[in-house]
Amino acid sequence: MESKYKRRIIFVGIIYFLIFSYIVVNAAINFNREILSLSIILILMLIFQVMYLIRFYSQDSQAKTIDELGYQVRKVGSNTFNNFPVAIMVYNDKFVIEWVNYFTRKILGTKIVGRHLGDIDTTLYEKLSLDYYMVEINGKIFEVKHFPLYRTLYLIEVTERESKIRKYESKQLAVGYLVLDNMDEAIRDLTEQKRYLFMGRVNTMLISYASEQNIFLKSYAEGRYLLLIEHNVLQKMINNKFEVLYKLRKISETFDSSLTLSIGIAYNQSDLVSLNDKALEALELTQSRGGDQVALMMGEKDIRFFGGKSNIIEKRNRVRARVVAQDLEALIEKADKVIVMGHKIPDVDSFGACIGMLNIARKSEKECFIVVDTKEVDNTLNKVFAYLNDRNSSILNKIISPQIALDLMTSKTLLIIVDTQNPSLVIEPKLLNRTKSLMVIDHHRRGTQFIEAPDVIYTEIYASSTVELISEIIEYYPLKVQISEIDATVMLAGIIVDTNNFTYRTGSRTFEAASFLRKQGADTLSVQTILRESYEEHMIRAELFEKVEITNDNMAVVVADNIDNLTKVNLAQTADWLLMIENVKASFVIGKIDANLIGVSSRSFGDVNVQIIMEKMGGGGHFNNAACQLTDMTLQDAYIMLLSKIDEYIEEEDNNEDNTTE
Ligand SMILES: [Mn+2]
Repeated sequence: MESKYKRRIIFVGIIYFLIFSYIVVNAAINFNREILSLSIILILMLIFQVMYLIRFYSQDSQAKTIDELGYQVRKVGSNTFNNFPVAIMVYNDKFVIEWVNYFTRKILGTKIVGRHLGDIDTTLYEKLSLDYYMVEINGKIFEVKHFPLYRTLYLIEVTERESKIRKYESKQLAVGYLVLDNMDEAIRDLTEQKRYLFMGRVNTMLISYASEQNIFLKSYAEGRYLLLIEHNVLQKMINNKFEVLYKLRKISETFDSSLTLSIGIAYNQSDLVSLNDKALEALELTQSRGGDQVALMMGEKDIRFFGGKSNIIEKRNRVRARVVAQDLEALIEKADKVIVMGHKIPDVDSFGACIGMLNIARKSEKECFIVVDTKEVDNTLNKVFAYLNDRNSSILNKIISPQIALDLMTSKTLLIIVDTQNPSLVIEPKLLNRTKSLMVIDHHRRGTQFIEAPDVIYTEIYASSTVELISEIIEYYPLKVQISEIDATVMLAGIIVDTNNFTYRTGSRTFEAASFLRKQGADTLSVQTILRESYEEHMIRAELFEKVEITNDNMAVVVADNIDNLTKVNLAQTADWLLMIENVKASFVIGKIDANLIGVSSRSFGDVNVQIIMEKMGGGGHFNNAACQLTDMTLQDAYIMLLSKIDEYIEEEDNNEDNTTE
């Protein structure tokens, strides 16, 4: 018990004692019964009171302590409230400040009551729907806690903490690899003198770009550089869309060269080693997508691409084809048999590539099979089958279903994937995991999904078709491969279909491959016979053609409403034909290809990168030949989506021009 209470009890006790003594003295002088009884009552009262006080104070001492604290708080309350380091604001229903504490005046100025919240800081007002947010006022950073019910804002200053975090983040390191894409070919035709001048200019530009931007740049091989970039610098590079791409193209133009550069950058990875790995992976992506671009890997999944605007038809040499031919022979020698597989719903290029491979494997005296789900092939390929059947071709005996392929496959079987590198697009993805020996040959740009770690990968996006690539491999194959007239005809049909009669993506080597196939006996008239379309096909196309709409940006768009039983090929061929219309820059054909599946096929005449537009809609493809598929929407929805993505693309393109034109 506290001494204060003790004192009170003693005080009360003394008073009672005095009264008691007075009664006793009186009784002694003049004894009286009444006084005696009164005394007894008083004594009892005294005893009860003392007992009560003892109980009360001992039980209630805790409450008394708090009570006392309250007293102290009251005493220091106003002082605390004025000097409390949190700004408190109370606003009314018109968002005008009605009351602030002293600290608010101290940091935000005295004339603050009566002002609208938006006048103090726009963010402070705009984010009022939140209970917690950050604002920056007068160079100070505040954490805002908002109590809408009481229209009260608490602003806690966190400038020091935040600026430390921001500084830490801005200093985070990104690793990049910069390569000159096609250096050997780009400088091959320059005179010795010009070559040195050109490379000097390129190096000077890179070095001054790096020092201007504060990038650490170190050359580790000819035309290859390591970059170390702080995050704030990286942000600047993103904002000006990696103008270094444009700067290099400008220099190349003055030297009449096709040299471009690519950069793979990784940021925000768990450690330095994975930072480096991801940067290399990003660089590989730029290369398989055709170079002249930047791939940026932020974290695990987020990949962004910049650039990739040039559509140079051909920039490759035949060395790679020879190396691949040798590697292929080594793989075939080791294998017990060879299985070739193209993409789902194979087309003539995909199947023609399989035929080429079959001829190679036959020369090496290994059994070879082609995986085709004969129920799911495109219309033109069905005509190829009929053509082969009419001529009793042995190829047809080599076609096996995915199920049989799974049965035949051993760990020693060489699996060759042609005309795609997307694991989810192959006819039977399960086959990919069944073997230790894998090769990929493709002419499509690599998307974010690709077959990992094949023994040999040959992707050449400047090739017109996979058949073109395989024709070259056949020419360089260490053993002399002879192709029958029939096989050569089907292969040539593959090139003709993929280039739309040598119109698109056709380089000099496309003609060389065609010439090689012709020498093997390919018959152009038979190709035309295979490719001639039925009356119905022509009628469908005529019907689609009628629906064409040419937008203000010279895009030809067809929405195939009320036409059933369309195939992807119908859409693709219509898109091809639309490019024949004068001034049309790109064509898009939207149609229902299944109950709940809409296909969009797009083609470009050269300026417009339809791959970017289709990627925006979840698809992919080439610069001038791309497609996408959409589910759960109407044709009208797809049409509206397409128009908005085209607008978005044009806008980005304009911005890009603005940023890169000096
Ligand atoms: Mn193809």
